[in-house]
Amino acid sequence: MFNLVLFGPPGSGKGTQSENIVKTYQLQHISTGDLLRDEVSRQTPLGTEAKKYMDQGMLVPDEVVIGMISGKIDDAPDARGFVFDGFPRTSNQAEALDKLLEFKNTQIHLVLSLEVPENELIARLVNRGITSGRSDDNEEVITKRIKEYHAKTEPVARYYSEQGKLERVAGHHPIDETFKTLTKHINKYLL
Ligand code: B4P
Repeated sequence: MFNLVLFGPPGSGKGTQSENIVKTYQLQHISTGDLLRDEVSRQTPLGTEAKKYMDQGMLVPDEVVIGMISGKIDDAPDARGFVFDGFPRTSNQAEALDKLLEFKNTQIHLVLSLEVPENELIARLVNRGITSGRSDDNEEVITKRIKEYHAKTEPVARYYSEQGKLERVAGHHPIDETFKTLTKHINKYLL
């Protein structure tokens, strides 16, 4: 089994690159952003609660997100491995993920951190907002999401770096070029 975390600020390309990675390596994609948006669009109680945070650019409480992830891991007993996209986003989430995987006799093997300058992040997300219809893709909320990232998510990089699992990758290049760099890291484990 091979488990990867795709890490980085909002707009760094996590969702974009995860799609390429799961197709190439036949891994199971778990995106907390997609899962939460699905709950919101189905107007479930979880979605209604999560929407209040997402619309303000804030992180959804840990217990909500961790419960959701736990269910998704259980749903895929035969997976070759997982690509975690947008999760973990807090140190609590990172510790909870380690415990969930330990319970399945596995672990996180590699964390790829996409590094993109802030002005580029904002430009990408504002641009996506023109067509995405996402209520959190406007400049005011994007700025708050980036602030939340610095305050709560950046420490997660240290958590993995101390375990020797973190690799930083330049994410400001075109999509294909960035993907090639990511595959070089993944191939060390999978080829
Ligand atoms: P996410 O859905 O994870 O949103 P995101 O951080 O913006 O990343 P995304 O994957 O969508 O964007 P990408 O960089 O691929 O989270 C949304 C919200 O959900 C959060 O703010 C939070 O409220 C909540 N949430 C999610 N997970 C949570 C958790 N674990 N805990 C608590 N709350 C949670 O792409 C952005 C744009 O850039 C796209 O338009 C893409 O086409 C473009 N792009 C990508 N790569 C590019 C490149 N190389 N060059 C040019 N453009 C590129």
